[in-house]
Amino acid sequence: MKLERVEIVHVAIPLVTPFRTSFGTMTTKDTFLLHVVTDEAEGWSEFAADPEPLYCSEFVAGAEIVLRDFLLPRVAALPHLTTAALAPATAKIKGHELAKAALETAVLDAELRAYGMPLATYLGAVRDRVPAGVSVGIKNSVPELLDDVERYLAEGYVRIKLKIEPGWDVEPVRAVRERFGAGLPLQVDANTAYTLGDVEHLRRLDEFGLLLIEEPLEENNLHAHARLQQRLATPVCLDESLHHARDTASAIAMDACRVVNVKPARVGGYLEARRVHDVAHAHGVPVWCGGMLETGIGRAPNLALAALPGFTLPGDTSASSRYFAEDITEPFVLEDGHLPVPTTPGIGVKPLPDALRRFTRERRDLYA
Ligand code: OSB
Ligand code: MG
Repeated sequence: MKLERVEIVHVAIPLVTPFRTSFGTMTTKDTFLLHVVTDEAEGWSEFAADPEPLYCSEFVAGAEIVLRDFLLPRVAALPHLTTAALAPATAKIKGHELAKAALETAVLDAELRAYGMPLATYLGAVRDRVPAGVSVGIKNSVPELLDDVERYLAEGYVRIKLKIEPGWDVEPVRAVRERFGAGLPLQVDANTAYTLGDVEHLRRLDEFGLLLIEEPLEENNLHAHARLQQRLATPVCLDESLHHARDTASAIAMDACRVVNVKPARVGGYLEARRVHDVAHAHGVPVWCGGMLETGIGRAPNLALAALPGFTLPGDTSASSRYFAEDITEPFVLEDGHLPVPTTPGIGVKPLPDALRRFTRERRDLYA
């Protein structure tokens, strides 16, 4: 393929309800889409991070500069544009996995459309629908939390993840367990809110039979997570700390995690995400697909990935209605607790022109 144009489309879409985590509260999905035009096909992707570097070091305005000044010049210089050539061509640019993932995914969408191949087929999917979990933010009170969980379970979600932080952990988990029973698949996500000094406190969660505790300690401290895992019965799952297949291999080898959250954006795209899956699956470590409150543009490719054989736990890939009154693509609808894996070429979805127009804040060419 030949790169002809790359356009950045800044969008802002209101969330149906504020989403509070240990690192902040989100009320709007405020990010950008990338639109890549080649001589053979066009592709779309979504940048996964937020305007502020609170979940990870990357952020919307910074990613635009990284794409424009460092990634796109190297990619435009390739004699033949292929998805596989992107990571080698941009390897000298340190980090910036989420920016790299946005570019790689849009090019992959275009390339697969040119071949007429769905992403799920390309990745090696073995399912045509995937079980949907839901990530429930920190609430102002336990009754409010129980109402929300009850509503999600009534909608059909098959697994509940509670966001936790110091002061909002044992009590909400106990309340949800008592109300919905031992059979509810339940897990928690601390987004780095604790330290090793909290180990005695975190051990109190062991009695609730959680599937896992996600990223309890500081980002990238595999040693501390391994120390914690030695003292916890609950499996530790890493999110923020895993950036590629290599550090996933290290984390598994040192028992810093017994479950892996795969977010394609966090590891530089779907090619590396598949390698993360392969490494974990080869070690018998279960993986599941994380989420970043994506619009349909980011959700569609995550559903393809979540259909791989090692994804043995339900992911955070929820229906469009969990996030938005109106999505930017045809909405993903929960059916019997599952979401369908897209079956048409590329990521399988495109922005709806009318919705895109209404949610767009700014459009610019990053390369032309
Ligand atoms: O840590 O998994 C996380 C959302 C934004 C940033 C980080 C995380 C999350 C979620 C929500 O937990 C997952 C989703 O429903 O998309
Ligand atoms: Mg997480």
